[in-house]
Amino acid sequence: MHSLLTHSFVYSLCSLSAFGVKIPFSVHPSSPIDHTTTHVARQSSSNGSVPVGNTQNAFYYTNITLGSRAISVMLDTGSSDLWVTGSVPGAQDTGKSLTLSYAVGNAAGDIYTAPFQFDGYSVDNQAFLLVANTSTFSTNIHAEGYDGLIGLGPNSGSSIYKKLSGDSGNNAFNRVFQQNPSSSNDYITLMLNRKGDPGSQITGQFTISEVVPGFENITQQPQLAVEKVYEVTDEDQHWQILTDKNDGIIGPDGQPIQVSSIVPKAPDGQLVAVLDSGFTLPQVPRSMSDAIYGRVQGAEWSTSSQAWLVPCGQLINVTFNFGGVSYPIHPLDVSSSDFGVTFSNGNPACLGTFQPISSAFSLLGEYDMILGMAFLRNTYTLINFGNLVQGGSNSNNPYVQLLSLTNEAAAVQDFIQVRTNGQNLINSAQYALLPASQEQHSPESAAEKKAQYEEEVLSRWPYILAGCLVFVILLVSYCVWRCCCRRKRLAKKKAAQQKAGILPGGNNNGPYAPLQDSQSTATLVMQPMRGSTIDFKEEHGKDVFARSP
Ligand SMILES: *[C@@H]1O[C@H](CO)[C@@H](O)[C@H](O)[C@H]1NC(C)=O
Ligand SMILES: *[C@@H]1O[C@H](CO)[C@@H](O)[C@H](O)[C@H]1NC(C)=O
Ligand SMILES: *[C@@H]1O[C@H](CO)[C@@H](O)[C@H](O)[C@H]1NC(C)=O
Ligand SMILES: *[C@@H]1O[C@H](CO)[C@@H](O)[C@H](O)[C@H]1NC(C)=O
Ligand SMILES: CC(=O)N[C@H]1CO[C@H](CO)[C@@H](O)[C@@H]1O
Repeated sequence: MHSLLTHSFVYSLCSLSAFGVKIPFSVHPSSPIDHTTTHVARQSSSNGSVPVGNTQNAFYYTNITLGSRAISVMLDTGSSDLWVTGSVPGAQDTGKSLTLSYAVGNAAGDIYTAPFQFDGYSVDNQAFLLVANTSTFSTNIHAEGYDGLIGLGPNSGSSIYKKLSGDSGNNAFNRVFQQNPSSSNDYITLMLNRKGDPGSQITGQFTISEVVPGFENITQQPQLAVEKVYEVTDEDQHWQILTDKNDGIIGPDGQPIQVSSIVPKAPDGQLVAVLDSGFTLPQVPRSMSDAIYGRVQGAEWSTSSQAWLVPCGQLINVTFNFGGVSYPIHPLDVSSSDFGVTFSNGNPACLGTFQPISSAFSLLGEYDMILGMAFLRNTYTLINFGNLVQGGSNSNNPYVQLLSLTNEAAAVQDFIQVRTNGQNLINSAQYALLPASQEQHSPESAAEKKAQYEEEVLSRWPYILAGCLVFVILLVSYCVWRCCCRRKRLAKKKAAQQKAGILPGGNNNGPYAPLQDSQSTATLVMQPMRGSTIDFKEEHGKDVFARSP
């Protein structure tokens, strides 16, 4: 499978395992910038954009210079570390080693530092992981056009940053932005081209703190706030935004696809979408993938690809809405001919690129979907890092701006030219959608059901914990109150009895009975609380760990 998955959920689980022993709130020590080792210089006021290479619409990469060696690295907005293979001249070993997990395999080795240059910016002593052994990679990354990966995510998600002390492990873009004279310009932009599209004028480009000429009005697009994840998992912060309320995704029949969010704090009717250039295939909720492809005549679920297969001539319309703006997806991106897949009868098929999310499932309920390359080819994307630049001076919230690159009418013409030899068959009976009642559904595995269940509980642990505490406090208060009332009442009664000359009876009404009652209630209360929090975490923590690679 062409999906390079930055196993963010592995990190979530790591932080999760710490719940039992640590106070579950992370603290950001504000470490001062070490000016002796950090040197960032802008070499010209405007250095244009850098070209982005593309292998089979599945990998996008660019050249960086590390220790005087030019290295092609994959551009990954979904992770935050820099790693390369091969040798880096003049690199200094920090003596610290690290393993990063990806779907293609583990990137393991020592953390080194070397001078880094990119787009006219240079940084001394940039920390990176030198991967010594690529034998665990399932693919030959060099043949796919790259020899490493540069994470464009927030510094808080960097494993190298966490491994080295202070600022010395900051990721390359954090280093660049930390000393940017104009912190309001702490942004990157990304434009991905589409191979096999005769109508496209787009070339792959990447910029820092400036916009590709001709696309200036991206800065006029709505500023989509980056959704912050729970403090406790902020190392899992991604560039994630909310879809529009109730009509975030318009399906092939022109109707909104209604799916409820698994993110506890997502507003009603909205979904949390991560923009991740490291994923070839966008990962969406299973019911959404089914709504996109399940009504196509002849659609077939592929167990080996874990994706839908559809006839290549089938034009499928999908549109995303963000900030009140529509972003249509090019039909050449909704189903892809790049994978050489076939139906079970051997006939050629196209792959449904909006794949049901399963391995990339957000266990802590941090996001609903991951919009990878097949989505990102349709938008020119600007990411403003804002206050997620550590050690920077920008106090603004981070945001994303998207400029649509896909014209629906032109896209339909491209599709007809490429997929049906110029013959317009869009309205022919063979390509009509099946009625909603005949929609096919892809199978959900037992493991997936279990993960869904775990997510339901794990993502809501702060509420469950708070609920238990409130319950205990209320119950204890109630018992104390009852006890006081009873004592008062008894005291009154006793006083009245004494006044009337009657001696205390010494049976059921003894003063110790109520106290024993309240004691036994308190013991009962403590047990469910212990059971529901600590035991639960241990049990499920173990279970989920067993699944991580
Ligand atoms: C990277 O540099 C090599 C060597 O100069 C060049 O052939 C290649 O096209 C460059 N790649 C990109 C994406 O610019
Ligand atoms: C690389 O890793 C694999 C698997 O862990 C191991 O079998 C192999 O010996 C290693 N190769 C080198 C050169 O270290
Ligand atoms: C962007 O600017 C062009 C002209 O340069 C204009 O035609 C287009 O409508 C603008 N798009 C948006 C979304 O503002
Ligand atoms: C998809 O959208 C295009 C452009 O709006 C339209 O011409 C076409 O009829 C739509 N196709 C389907 C199958 O709905
Ligand atoms: C397009 C452009 O201006 N490129 C320059 C970026 O910065 C480097 C380093 O200063 C120059 O070598 C490039 O010519």
